[in-house]
Amino acid sequence: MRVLFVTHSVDKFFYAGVASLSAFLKREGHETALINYDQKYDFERFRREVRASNAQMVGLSSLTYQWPIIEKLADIVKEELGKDMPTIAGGFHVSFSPDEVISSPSIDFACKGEGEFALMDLIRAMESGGDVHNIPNIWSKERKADGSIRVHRNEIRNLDRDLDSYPYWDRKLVDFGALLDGSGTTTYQHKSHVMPVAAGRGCPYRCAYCGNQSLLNLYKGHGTLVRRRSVEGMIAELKMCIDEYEVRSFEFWDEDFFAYQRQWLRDFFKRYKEEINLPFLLSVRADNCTDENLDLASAAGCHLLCMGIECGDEEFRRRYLNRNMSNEKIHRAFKRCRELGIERAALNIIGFPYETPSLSRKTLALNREIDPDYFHFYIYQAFPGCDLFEVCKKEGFLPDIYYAVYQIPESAIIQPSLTIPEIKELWTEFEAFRDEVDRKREVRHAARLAPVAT
Ligand code: B12
Repeated sequence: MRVLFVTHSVDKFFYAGVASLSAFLKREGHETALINYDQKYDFERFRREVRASNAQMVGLSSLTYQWPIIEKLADIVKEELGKDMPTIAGGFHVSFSPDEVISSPSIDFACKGEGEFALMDLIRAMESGGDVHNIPNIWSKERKADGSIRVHRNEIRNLDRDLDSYPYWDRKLVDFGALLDGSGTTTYQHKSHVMPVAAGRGCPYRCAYCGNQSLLNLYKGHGTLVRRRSVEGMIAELKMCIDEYEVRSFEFWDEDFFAYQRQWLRDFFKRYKEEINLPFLLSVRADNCTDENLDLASAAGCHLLCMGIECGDEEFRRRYLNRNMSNEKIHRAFKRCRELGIERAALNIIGFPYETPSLSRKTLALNREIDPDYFHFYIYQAFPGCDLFEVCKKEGFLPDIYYAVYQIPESAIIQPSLTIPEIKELWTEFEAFRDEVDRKREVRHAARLAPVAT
């Protein structure tokens, strides 16, 4: 079967989930293609490319903020390829708002949770004329002879643990060479030739605003969410990447790399240094930055650690965000990284439910104290399936269209403690601090690169 995937992003982008699905399908002899609807597209160009695609099935991937545009693209697919062209949607938004997605007239199937085995089962059933309405993880619409529609809401299947048996992400789905050449895969110091990879899936923590909490809830009773590959398997993929592409650094898309088992980390970092020896970036929790973890990562060549601060107030983090992490631990992690020469990126959010301007300014104050090398901030987005989404719903904080866009202050939730004009003001203050951080970093980098006087 020829499957056309559709994704949306504001820049040229590579989606791990879709790349994994595509690799599975190709391994089974299917053909795949991708349209990433980015800023170079308009609906006319999308129409033309869909028409020319020869697709036999269209798979659309959607995060929450992307759903309005993905739904529109699904409409266009049906207009161009006909009502009988099967469409399936998957991704975070679909997993946690499946009723909303399946009720969209242009979507025939919705995938809840991980899609590899579900999509393969669906394609097998379609090709063999089997039952497409009884596949775990897949919700489907059955159109009855009287014109009525029955929605089949199937169960979630158990998580598969054997990530080593998965094919590598299908990097041929995009022009990866061009992506690596430009700045398409990262925003950090190593701007080009940065290869994204992942050593595992899932995070053990239940932060109340994060999509991972929704995943932990979804898979309760269906296996352990946190899974990682063998060191052997991971090193083999890194070597393949180096052989096939001009890679100058790796960016690990694992949620909290230091959450992996201690012995695994020791083995991995040792082999990484010996056999790969390229700079790399990790995302980690500050409170998992033990001396041992930082020493291992640093010795293996880690050039940057990304850490979520989210809110500067310890008590707010614990009480509302379910994030039991002291400011002292954050200070310690940032200081220790600086001593080891690892750059630090701090990730922050403005506009949590019950946040006030003074709490947001505490976020800014904590960031000033820890003096990050990169300062990122986003508008709070309410993700279905998380505790804070329910809080927003209960309190009436969600606007009718709640698909907040993380860079647009106006898209924040509506609440009395922090109004949109206040958020806009804070946004400007955060931007000013980001500019300051960027300037300081550039000076540091320039000093590092300057020739030493003899
Ligand atoms: C790595 C990562 C990133 C990477 C890149 C991700 C990428 N492009 O692949 C970076 C750092 C760049 C990134 C950026 C952002 N991310 Co991010 N990211 C993650 C993270 C940690 C892992 C994602 C991943 O690779 N998972 C493994 C793959 C295999 O799973 P998957 O992508 O979900 O795909 C599977 C299923 O969803 C399904 N599926 C997906 N698509 C389709 C399509 C079809 C047809 C089918 C059948 C199935 C299917 O099958 C896939 C294979 O099993 C998750 C957290 C998490 N727990 O997953 C957050 C997460 C996905 N990100 C999130 C968000 C919001 C963002 C940002 C908007 C930034 C922000 N402010 O938080 C940006 C948006 C980027 C963009 N272009 O739009 C949210 C999404 C929540 C939501 N409900 O929308 C998450 C859950 C984290 C969070 N903040 O809560 N992200």
